[in-house]
Amino acid sequence: TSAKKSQYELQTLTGWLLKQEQSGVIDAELTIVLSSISLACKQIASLVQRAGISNLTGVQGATNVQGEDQKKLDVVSNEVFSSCLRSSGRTGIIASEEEDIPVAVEESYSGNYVVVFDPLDGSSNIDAAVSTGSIFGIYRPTEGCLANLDDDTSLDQQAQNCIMNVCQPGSNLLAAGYCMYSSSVIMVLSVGKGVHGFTLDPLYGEFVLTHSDIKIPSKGKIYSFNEGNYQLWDDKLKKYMDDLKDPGPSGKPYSARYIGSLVGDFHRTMLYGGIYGYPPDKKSKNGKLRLLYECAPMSFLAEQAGGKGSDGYRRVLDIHPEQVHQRVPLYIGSTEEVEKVEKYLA
Ligand code: P6P
Repeated sequence: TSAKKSQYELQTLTGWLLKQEQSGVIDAELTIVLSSISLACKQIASLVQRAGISNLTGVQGATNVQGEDQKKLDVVSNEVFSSCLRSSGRTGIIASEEEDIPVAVEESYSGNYVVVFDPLDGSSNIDAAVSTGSIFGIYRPTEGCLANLDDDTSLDQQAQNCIMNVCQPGSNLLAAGYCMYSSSVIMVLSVGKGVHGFTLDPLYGEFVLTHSDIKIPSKGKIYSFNEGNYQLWDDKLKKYMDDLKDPGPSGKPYSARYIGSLVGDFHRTMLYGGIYGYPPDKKSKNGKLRLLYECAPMSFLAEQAGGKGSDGYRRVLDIHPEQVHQRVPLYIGSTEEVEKVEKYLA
């Protein structure tokens, strides 16, 4: 029997990244970008866990481009994520849910990766200490994307144009992940070779490999939707939701689980199976979640783990973004569960 590994034998995220680089799965620049994201998430984890102590709960008193009240921690987490990425020297453009437009990174040394992120998703949960998370996607820079900076177009306008060309989730999304701030702090990421989970060991501040090669069960009995919007949904979706509640021959209907935090609801779906959905409704024709830094990274992970991410009719990863903050409906999780809702919506 393999002796249980001592806590110091577990593979760290740093060691895992170096292995991926040495085996040619990722290059040195992407390794540095992912390390800088790991640092940002550790810093955000400590901020989140001490929010009530360091007076970081509550609202900032401003609204973001989404028109949402910014929490103090939204702003701080965005600054942490941006500064870690800038100081990596390997990112060319960063786009954040908390920034109106994408930002060209002057300090770019090499690599020029394009990183999109939601620094603290589900931040409305912070004051109640319910799980939150950071979500990120890393796109391959297209050659010369920022090189030919013609001087009559502003750098940020060039960055915006670049984002629209570069951020093709189906072909250019190289890596994606999230860090969940919950009873454990867990970094889940993929560089295109499966999905792996790393738990932060607070004893020495390193992420250690705890979930190797995560696979979403092909079906599951948990659905995760905000049913408060039921009356605003399309009739086909209502029928789908009604049928989930039918106990059927087994006498056991599906279970409802919804915490109002995509990262927490999705992480449970990744491990237990089932489906998370944020459908369109009469208030929001394209649902609420943003394509670039929520739906695409999560769909990349879902597919890498053998699951699916759909807007109800097509792969999320096949959607070509038109706007940085573009919203799309999302149905994501076990393959059979996503295909089931697609059948109802057809
Ligand atoms: P609602 C958080 O604001 C978020 O973007 C996701 O993390 C979460 O799943 C969803 O919105 C919650 O939205 O409308 O159900 O409160």
